[in-house]
This record gives sequence, C-alpha cells and structure tokens, in this order.
Amino acid sequence: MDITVQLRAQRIETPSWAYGNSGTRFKVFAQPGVPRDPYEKLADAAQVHRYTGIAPTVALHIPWDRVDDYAGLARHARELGVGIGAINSNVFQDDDYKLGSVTHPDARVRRKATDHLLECVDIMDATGSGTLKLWFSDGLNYPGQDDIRARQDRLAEALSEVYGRLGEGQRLLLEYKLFEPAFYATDVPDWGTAYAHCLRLGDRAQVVVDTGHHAPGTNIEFIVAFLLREGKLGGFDFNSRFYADDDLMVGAADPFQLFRIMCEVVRGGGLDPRSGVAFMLDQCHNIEPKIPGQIRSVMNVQEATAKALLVDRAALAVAQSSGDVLGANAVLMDAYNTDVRPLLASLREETGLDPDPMAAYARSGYFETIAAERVGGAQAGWGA
Ligand code: RM4
Ligand code: MN
Repeated sequence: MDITVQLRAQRIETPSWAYGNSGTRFKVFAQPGVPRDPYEKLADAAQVHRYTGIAPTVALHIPWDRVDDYAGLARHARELGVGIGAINSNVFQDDDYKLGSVTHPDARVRRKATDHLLECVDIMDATGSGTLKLWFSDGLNYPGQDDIRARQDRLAEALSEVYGRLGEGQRLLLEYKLFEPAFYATDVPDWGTAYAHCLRLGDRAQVVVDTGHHAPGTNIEFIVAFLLREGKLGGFDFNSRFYADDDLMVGAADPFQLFRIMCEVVRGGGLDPRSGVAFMLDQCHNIEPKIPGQIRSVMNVQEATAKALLVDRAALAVAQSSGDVLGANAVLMDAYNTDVRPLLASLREETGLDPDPMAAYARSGYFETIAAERVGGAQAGWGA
C-alpha cells in the first residue's frame, strides 16, 4: 500500500498544558505570549495544526482548563479549525489527596475524587469528546503506610462507577506510572495493573502508554505489541526521557525507540484509524518555545511513523521465517536509516502546506503577535 495514504490519515493530539508555563520543582520560567486561558491555549494548538496538518485535536486537563461553558469552548475550537480531544482528569492537586484520591483510606475523599472523574464525563458530553484519560498519583511512600490490596479494591470500585457512567461512543483510558509522586508503591505502577483493571471493566476501557512512565531499559515496544494484540492499547502519551518522567519532546532522547514503538504500531494495525489508538503528546516545554516545541514533536512522530511504514514487511517475513537474524535486523535498520524528510516535505506540499512547518511558523509572525497582545492577566501553568 502507498504509505502516503497512511501518513495522511495519521492524527496526533496536542495537550493544552504544553502551551502553558511549566518547569521543575526548582523553577518555572515564564515565557512571553503564554496563554492566559483555555481559549488562548486552543488558539496556539490551532497553529500547530495549521503548519503540520495532522494535529486537529487538543486534550484538555480539568481543572486547569475549567470554563463555564464547555459547549462554547468546543465551538471556539471548531472556529479555530481544531476539536476537543481527550479529557484528562486531575486528582493530584488538592490538599485532600495527600494520601491518595480514589484509593484514599477515607471514603469522603474517595467520593470527592470519583465525583471529579464523573464531572470529566459530563465535560466529555458537553464538548463531544470520546476519551477520558485517567492518571492517578495515588501510592505510598512507606511500607505499611496503607493496605496495598485494599487500595486495589477501592481503585476497582471507583473505576467501575466511572465506567458505568460512560455514554455511547465514549471510552476510558487508564494510564500507569512507575513512581512519582509516590516513592515506595504506586497503585497503578505498570501496564499489567492497568491492563488487569481494564480487562475487568470491559471493551471500552483501555491502557494508555505514556512513554516516560517506565523504568530505564523497559522494552516499551513489547508492551505496545502485547496490548495491541489484546485490543487494549488505547493510545499513547508521547514524550521522551533521559532519567525519569522528563516530559521532553518525543523522539528527542531516543528516536530509535520511537521508531521501534511505531514499528509495533504498524505491525499490529494501530495506524488504522478504526483501531482507536490515540497518538497524544504529553509534554512540557520548560526552556524551549512551546508552539515550535509542539510542531517539532508532531514532526518527530510523523518521521518515526514514515520510517516504520518503510519497513519491507515481505523481506522481513522471509528473513524471520528462515532464521536470518542479521538479514531481519538489516531490514529494520534500512528503514530506520532512511531520510524520510524529503518524502514528508513533498507530502505537505501536495496537501497545500509549507514543506517546512518550523520555518513557516517562525515566518508567520504569530509569536510576535501573541507576545505583544497577551500582556496582563495570569499566564496559564500547572495549577492555573
Ligand atoms: C502525569 C501524567 C498525565 C498528565 C499529567 C500532567 O504524569 O502523565 O498524563 O496529565 O502528568
Ligand atoms: Mn501522561
């Protein structure tokens, strides 16, 4: 099949929080022109779509993107040429959640957390979003602090209540993360735990793989292959990491790993829009400009996808079945070592886009405009 067809059909979702200020626990460096509200975040996201042509949806994070009128926000997005993507819940920034949210030992706190998740489904209804993305910071810092098993029961109970609230065409994605902010035991630490919960919930619960949420050296492409085979890969939170959950630009730290992941996506049919695999970014641009950071990230995913599509599957199958270890590996490396940038540039030109999205954005003057216009008010950031 002509790989350009698949490349044209690929969609990558950008996160509203990538456009706001961010940093580490040491310092947040504010940048000029940063959005003051969700409407401005959507405007910035629309720029990424305008120059890449493949980023038409924006994930929201509640309460960071709380507004009075969600249907109005969705309308605003449509006017800008984008749509609302996954609704991300946030049960990690309230004093009540010190000892957990849906796994908290106190039923009152669990109720409050679950109610927030249900509110996120209401927001899905209002915005037309089909995806609820759940990440829990819940966990323990010290052995004996709480009952590990009871916390799994509480988690299952909350998940099943939320699952029951989902409407037609809506699904729930459960994210896992090895550690942080909990340092001893996390309640959803790995894909196996997320998978087991999703399996019990039903078809409309799937696992989301945040590429920054594993121990160093973890073979993420194996997880991708396994989940896809089981119909349980809901999507990705793409980013890259050198040490922990660094939230750097996807494909920056390890483009070869991104290629290997995309190879398994292609192999498992995950590029087919009907597979439901969502390609989302979950990144923070702490020191680099944000809109170009997103454009670069979208392009990195696109390049890795193009390389994965170039793998000569027939030659690979022959090499694999004949036990040709070096030949099989060479098929993959040939694809990885192909410069796909000219192909993607001409693909863009064919669809009326500038072949160089980074340069086109820089030339557009958008940054100068927002830097001049967005003065006063409170810039968006974590906790805003
Ligand atoms: C978490 C997780 C979630 C994201 C937040 C901001 O580590 O990756 O997906 O919404 O960070
Ligand atoms: Mn994530």
